[in-house]
Amino acid sequence: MWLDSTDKLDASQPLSLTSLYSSLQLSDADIVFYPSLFNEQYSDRLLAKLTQTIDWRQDWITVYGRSLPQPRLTAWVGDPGKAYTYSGITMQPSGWTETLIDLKATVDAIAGVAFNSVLLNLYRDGNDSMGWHSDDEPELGQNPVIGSLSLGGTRQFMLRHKYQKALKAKLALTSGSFLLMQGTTQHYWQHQVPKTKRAVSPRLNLTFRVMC
Ligand SMILES: O=C(O)CCC(=O)C(=O)O
Ligand SMILES: [Mn+2]
Repeated sequence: MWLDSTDKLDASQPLSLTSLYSSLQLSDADIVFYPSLFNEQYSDRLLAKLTQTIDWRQDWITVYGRSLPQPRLTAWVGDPGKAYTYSGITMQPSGWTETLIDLKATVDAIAGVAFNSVLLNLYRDGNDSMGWHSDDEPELGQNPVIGSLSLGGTRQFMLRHKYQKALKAKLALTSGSFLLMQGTTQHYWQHQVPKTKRAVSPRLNLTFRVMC
């Protein structure tokens, strides 16, 4: 069992799925998982809407001197001027759509921050993936706050401690779930979404970020 059993229900809130969450008990990390921020029906609607309305791009990366298509489609949306550079790619922000503005308001309230950008990743099938990394670019600030919303097919999210090799964790990011990583998490931990041979539906992941 990777998650601890501290599922909480906030009695001060009207009963709603958004008040269910678990804190992952991991050294040097502050990670909170909301398994059902959105229900299945709403998640499906969001997935369809975003898949159709976002201007998806296929970036290319250089691996051992070879140029290869990045194994997923991406889009970078944010406030004007919030360009994002990672793995040698610089993305200029597209403007916020109505749907993304609504989503931002919801995740801002949960995280208690004002996100000003979001990286969208479209995993078309089990061959699409994201390798080990930390979201620790300097422009994400000293202790990055990353709010990660998943829609569509369930994929495994793996975590490993950068210095204590025995420390690792794994959780299934189901449709409608929200994962909040904050505090020192990005200093000490890396994460990945590995490829899978299982048949999986397309998955859309949105990582909301605060760019300084
Ligand atoms: O798809 C995911 O769940 C993770 C995405 C991610 O790590 C990122 O965008 O930095
Ligand atoms: Mn990441």
